[in-house]
Amino acid sequence: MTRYYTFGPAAAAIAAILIGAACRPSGPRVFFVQPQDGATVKSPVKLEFGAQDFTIAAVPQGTVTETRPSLGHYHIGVDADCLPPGTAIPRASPWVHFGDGKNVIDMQLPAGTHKLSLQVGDDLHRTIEGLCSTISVNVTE
Ligand SMILES: [Cu+2]
Repeated sequence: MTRYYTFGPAAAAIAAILIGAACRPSGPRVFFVQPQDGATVKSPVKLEFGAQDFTIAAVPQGTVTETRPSLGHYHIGVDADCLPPGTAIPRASPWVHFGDGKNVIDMQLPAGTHKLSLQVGDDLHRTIEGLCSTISVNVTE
């Protein structure tokens, strides 16, 4: 008598589940909702940011001397790389702070290829580990 074992499909299903779990981004992260990485766009370029498992909030009014935990705001660096964790994000070009808690901007960019780094900073505008994302866009006139 011949018996047929069907471990193949079951093993494949288990492998798919394991691979899915391993690839799913875990923990807080930030990302561009638009534009997509590598997109060809016209200036002004509408940028929109998103965050997962992290709270985006406006910086409190007045003098801020300490930061609130697990909370921050967006920054965009034009033609800039992500900064190392704990770095004070410069309050000058090429960095733009969204201290009001906003997640959109229509940004004027010259024609050409530009690298855009979305970097979260805390209430003291210091970078937070793992909360940065970089894309590249091609701006046409
Ligand atoms: Cu800031």
